Amino acid sequence: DPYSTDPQRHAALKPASVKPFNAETPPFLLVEQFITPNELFYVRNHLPVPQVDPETYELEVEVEGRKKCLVLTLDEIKKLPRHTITATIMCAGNRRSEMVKVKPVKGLNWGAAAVGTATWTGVRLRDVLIKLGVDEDDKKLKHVQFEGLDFDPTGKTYGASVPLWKAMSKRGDVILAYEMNGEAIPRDHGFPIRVIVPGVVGARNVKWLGRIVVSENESDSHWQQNDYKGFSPSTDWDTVDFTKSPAIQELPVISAICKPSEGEKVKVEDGHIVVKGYAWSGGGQKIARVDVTADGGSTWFVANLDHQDSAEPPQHWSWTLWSARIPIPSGTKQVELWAKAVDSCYNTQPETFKNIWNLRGVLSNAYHRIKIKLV
Ligand code: MTE
Ligand code: MO
Repeated sequence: DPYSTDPQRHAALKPASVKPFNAETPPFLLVEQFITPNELFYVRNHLPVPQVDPETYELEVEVEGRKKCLVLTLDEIKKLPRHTITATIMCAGNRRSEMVKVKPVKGLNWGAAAVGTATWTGVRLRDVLIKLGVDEDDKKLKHVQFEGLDFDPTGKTYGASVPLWKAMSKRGDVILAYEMNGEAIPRDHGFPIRVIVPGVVGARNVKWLGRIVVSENESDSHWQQNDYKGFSPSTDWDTVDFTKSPAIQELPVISAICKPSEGEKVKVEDGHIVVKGYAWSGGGQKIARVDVTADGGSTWFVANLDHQDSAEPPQHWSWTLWSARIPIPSGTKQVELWAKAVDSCYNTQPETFKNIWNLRGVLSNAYHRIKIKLV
């Protein structure tokens, strides 16, 4: 069993699959603190967790077709200038379980908590690529490919790529991280080195990084080419052509209600209930506003943005935690709550899933709607 050497996990994580291990944080715990504790951070593994010895670990960095390459040990990486960022990582399939209600899709049945926020410390990928001699204005080089040390039974490793401009931009804040919330990165999250590409879908944040290749081309991995792409609601598995859609990079604006949860009995106090959640947008956009309604949109209440980091867009990599105090007319037995967020580009969420449905169940960011009972 290739999974027998996987690490121990916290009992509170709610598994979506066990081999490979995939699990999310209980939503009410997610909004208890701005920084998600390492042991409660959602896990999304496609393959067994590799066992990496930090003493012999080496990272290869190269430009496709050129002789010169860099081989860096963990100590050598740690000697480069340190850079720390706070960034939210979210899976492209977060909230898929709601989209599925329109029509089935292929993918893990994620709730609203395949997302988390951490402070990440490492070295700028830009510094490493400059050391290798990469010129950010190079006309030919366009992508930076990442290979993980995790592999499938045929020996194929997990892989993904991001555009070279993102990797080379000072404002892109892409780092080769060796710390998550002040500790060595836990095994499930990419020990000893993981690339953090803030503002970009989880799938490009390659864990257990083994090799970096600067290239004219995107990664040819399954996950870059034939997965993690969006399509029209009318595209099905017979008509889909993965070459026709771009790989997801920056994610669209999203929000979710985390407390209360669907079906929960909530006590009305002083004629009000309190609703809490998160909101986030990709590409370094910041949350400008979150609106909540309990009457199908006749009345919207503007949520308090309880915790937001001070970074300005387009370098605002972390989520915003919010809460709203919603008045409830006396005698009301149940309500449906809706939440939607607006980001600093004034982009907002679609109303329903019907017209954003796609066969992989990604980019599932319609208004979050939950029904609760009142007592
Ligand atoms: N990197 C490797 N090497 N292998 C993987 O399976 N999964 C990706 C990404 N990086 C993955 C990976 C996906 S799809 C997501 S959403 C994030 O890691 C999840 O990161 P986490 O497990 O630290 O939350
Ligand atoms: Mo993911």
